[in-house]
Amino acid sequence: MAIVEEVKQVCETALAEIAEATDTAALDAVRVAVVGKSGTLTAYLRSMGQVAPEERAEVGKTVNAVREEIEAALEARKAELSAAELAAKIEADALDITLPGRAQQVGTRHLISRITDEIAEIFLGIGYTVVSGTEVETDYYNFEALNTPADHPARGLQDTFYVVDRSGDIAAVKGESDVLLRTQTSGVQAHVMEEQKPPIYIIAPGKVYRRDVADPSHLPQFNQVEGLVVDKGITFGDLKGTLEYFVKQMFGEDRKTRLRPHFFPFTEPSAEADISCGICHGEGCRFCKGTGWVEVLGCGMVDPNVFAYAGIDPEVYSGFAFGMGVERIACLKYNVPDLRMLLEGDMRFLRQF
Ligand code: 2U9
Repeated sequence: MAIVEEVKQVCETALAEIAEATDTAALDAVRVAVVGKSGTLTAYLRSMGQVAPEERAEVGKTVNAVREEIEAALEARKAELSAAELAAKIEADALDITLPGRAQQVGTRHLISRITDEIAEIFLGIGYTVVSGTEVETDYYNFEALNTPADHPARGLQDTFYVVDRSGDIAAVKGESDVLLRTQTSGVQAHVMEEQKPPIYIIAPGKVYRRDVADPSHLPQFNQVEGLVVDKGITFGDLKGTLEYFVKQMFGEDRKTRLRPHFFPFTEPSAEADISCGICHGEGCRFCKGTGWVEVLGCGMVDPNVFAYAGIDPEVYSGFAFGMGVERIACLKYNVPDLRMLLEGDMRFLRQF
């Protein structure tokens, strides 16, 4: 076939392929194959030297005309395909601005945090300072310095989470005191008594850990607020007045308080405080197991042995201490029958507070 015919054939094939290209990528492939550096049409221009001199003018004219025709066709098809692609993209990305918005759920502080703050505010208002310590504590500060002897049942493996080292042995500080997750925040006050001279008026809020199975009145991890007062001339009357003030602030003026004798290794004498039941107001109901009273906290006068560990002279100073579970206070305040309800994360329950 004469070269001119060949070139026309290339032109026809190329125009057909351009018309058939369904996207800009396919179109570009046609452009490269025909008019690119190594394209079929470009090859004819490159090999002009081998064309017989009498044919050269006509071949040259034809190749250039074909080239212009193909480039124009490429350009036109590209405009069509680009417009279609843009339209498709706009359609795919379209936002329906008439759809109603998604309501954002605004978070609130958890009831346990709120009650912790409420307890702290009551004591801050009567001159106490809030102190905190670490959740990992030594056996010395958690038990020993609180007059809890080595054979006391509370130190048993069944009550306490011990921290173990890589070999699984109970970790120890300086080879002496075992390391554990505090079972009470009392260690915080033991540290303060070592570091600070009386008068001491402090509360220590924080998480504590016990090897308990969760049930309506026990949690393996819960929050406590403990208080400690050490000053000259502190009496059991001061303890009673302080706790009555606290109960009325927290639960309302109409609530009655009573103290029952109890035992704690770190206080002597010790007592448990009850408040009149918030549901039956003393009549007796299921919530208070028919007694008309619910237990709210523990307390007592600081044992002289505890002062001795901290280097405080019990002949000069006396003091009282108390401890309460924050979850328990929250449940008593809102008549919730099961501590576990606070931790289930059920918004229908939490939203009420
Ligand atoms: C020092 C001296 C004495 C803290 C006290 C209690 C009584 C008490 C319990 C209440 C419910 C723990 O959360 S609970 O299970 N606590 O009954 N705690 S007196 O006494 C101290 C603390 C520190 C230096």
